[in-house]
Amino acid sequence: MAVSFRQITMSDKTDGPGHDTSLLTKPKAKTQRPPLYKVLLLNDDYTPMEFVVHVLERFFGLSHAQAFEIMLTVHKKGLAVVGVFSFEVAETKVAQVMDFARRHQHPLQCTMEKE
Ligand code: TYC
Repeated sequence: MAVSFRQITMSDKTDGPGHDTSLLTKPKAKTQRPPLYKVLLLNDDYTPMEFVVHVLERFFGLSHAQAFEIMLTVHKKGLAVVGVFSFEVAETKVAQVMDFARRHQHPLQCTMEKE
């Protein structure tokens, strides 16, 4: 009787008869998450508190209570992170806040940094 063999290869993953594990093994992670950016609001002595609260509600979708809390943190500590976003979204938020503040002649500063 003729019996033929072939070499065992990587595609023959098995842990016993009828237990082909080749489709169950975890694939090596090849994807990378895109970097995230913190958007920061800076304190100053002139921008009215209510204006800052309004900015946080309008551009960051915060409730009045959340906005007031973050505004107070900035006022007391000098700055606070108001959100974490992709580069493009962070850039847009910073531009919107800076433009809105400039149009209302307030010196409010908003910046972003890589997380
Ligand atoms: N310090 C400001 C004031 O006393 C209020 C303020 C809060 C300004 C937060 C900027 O990002 C800011 N009117």
